[in-house]
Amino acid sequence: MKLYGFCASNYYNAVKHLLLAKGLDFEEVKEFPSQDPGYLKIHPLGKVPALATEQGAISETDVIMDYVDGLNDKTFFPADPFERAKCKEIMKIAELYIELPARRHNAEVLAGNKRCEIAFKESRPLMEKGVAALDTLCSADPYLMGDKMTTADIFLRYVLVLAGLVAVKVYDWKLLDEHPKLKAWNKMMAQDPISQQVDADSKEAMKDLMEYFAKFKK
Ligand SMILES: N[C@@H](CCC(=O)N[C@@H](CS)C(=O)NCC(=O)O)C(=O)O
Repeated sequence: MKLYGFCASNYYNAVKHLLLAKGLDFEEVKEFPSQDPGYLKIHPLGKVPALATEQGAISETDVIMDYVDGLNDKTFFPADPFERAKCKEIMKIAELYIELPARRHNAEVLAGNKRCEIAFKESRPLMEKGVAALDTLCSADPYLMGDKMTTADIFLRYVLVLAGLVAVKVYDWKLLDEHPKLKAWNKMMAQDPISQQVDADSKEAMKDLMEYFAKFKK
């Protein structure tokens, strides 16, 4: 399998973490989002990540994670249908109400562009709601859904890498300060050896990311 994307992408890193946690063989192929016709055959929107398999390519991080999880018996989705739905609920809330509003500030935080005032007004209330919803839903004892690490832990951890940065840089706000349970969970996840490997690769790729974002400087 080939994982397309770049090591400083939080979506890419969520998939990479799962592949590593499951002990699967894969090749990392450095690719920035692009509308190149060749890449559009791999990811129909030209985004990252994409996973190329023997049967064809798959896009959308949660869908890729679902596919990857089914590839061997070391599963990170709960087996019980209700628990599985709850796991996906956490992932969806993390993406819709934390990741996506935070992402509206990428051009400001990563390219140094002028602040988007509409996003400034709209993003923080949504992010506050998203974090509060996850605090309600998750036991974080020690993992979000209890004893076992799930894809929800993996996905949320990388959502918080970007959202945490945006919260500090844009709002001078420590996203998890009012949620000590999630704050402790996040700290624990950062100590996981796979998180440390992914974070080290991400740190090394930061220069590449800055060069990529420099193209969007206005
Ligand atoms: N919904 C997509 C979002 C992926 C995404 O937005 N990736 C970013 C990089 S971290 C990207 O490709 N951005 C470029 C673009 O949106 O065109 C997923 O779940 O994989």
